[in-house]
Amino acid sequence: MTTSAVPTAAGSGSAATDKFKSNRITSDTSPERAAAIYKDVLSKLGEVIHEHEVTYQEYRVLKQWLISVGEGGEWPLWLDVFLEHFIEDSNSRIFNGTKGSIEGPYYVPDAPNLGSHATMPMREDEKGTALVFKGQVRDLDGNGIDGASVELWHADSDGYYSQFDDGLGIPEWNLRGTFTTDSEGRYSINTIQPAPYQIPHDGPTGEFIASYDGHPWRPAHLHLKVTAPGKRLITTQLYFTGGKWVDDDVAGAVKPELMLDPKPNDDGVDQVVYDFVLDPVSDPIYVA
Ligand code: MBD
Ligand code: FE
Repeated sequence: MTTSAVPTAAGSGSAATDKFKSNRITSDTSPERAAAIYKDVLSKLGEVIHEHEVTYQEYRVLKQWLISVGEGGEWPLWLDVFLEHFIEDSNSRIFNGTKGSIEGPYYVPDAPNLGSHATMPMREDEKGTALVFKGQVRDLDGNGIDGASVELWHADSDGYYSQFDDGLGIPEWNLRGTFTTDSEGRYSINTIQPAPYQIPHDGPTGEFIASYDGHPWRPAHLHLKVTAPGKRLITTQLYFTGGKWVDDDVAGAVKPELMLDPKPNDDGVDQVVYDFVLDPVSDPIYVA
């Protein structure tokens, strides 16, 4: 049991690594394509080494650092913070629906199904400003989609995620839910405003950030996966206008289309409407 109230990189990182390893991932990449990618990666890395005349001592430091990232279980963290946004960006250019963003390391499938108008699982004394998050899921023609699935997960008001809290005792499905749109495609979720997220920086990911004099912060964000039968799944994040770190996300995952600006509703509760538009999977440009 840790005495610190802050999840360590090794604690939350190992949980993310263990969850990731529980699935066997495969891809139908052809050997030719794989060879072309590997060759390019190596030759571009070689160029960087030559350009900067990387020394043997620097090479050994790199080796040591790579080993410690693995030992600390920090690969999901490091990769999703520093690389995933390139993958997401290069995969989403051709679509017309709502913009995607990175998934990050803390998604868990099969969160409790709560219907179309519901409250996120949360503790009785859950801290944080109440937030009503509602909207409609539509197709490209503007029709509401009945029975679309809206998965929402986010940090609590201290910036911690359930199931990755390194023993803080947050309930298993806290602030994680699956919602299903009503006959008009609408959903309405009562939750709380998440806090900005400080990625755990007491391990090799933190060393990496310190080495270029960076900061470990992500702006406050909601994570979402939205889909419906015959529609392309969108994985995305939503941010809060004017929020801290919105212009300087360590993970480079903010897009102008993904901003929320909640205002008090008639009950005085902060409320924001966000509509999702889903591309069809049969869209000819899908097979790019
Ligand atoms: C997060 O919550 C997150 O969204 C990302 C991308 C990386 C680390 C923690
Ligand atoms: Fe996150």
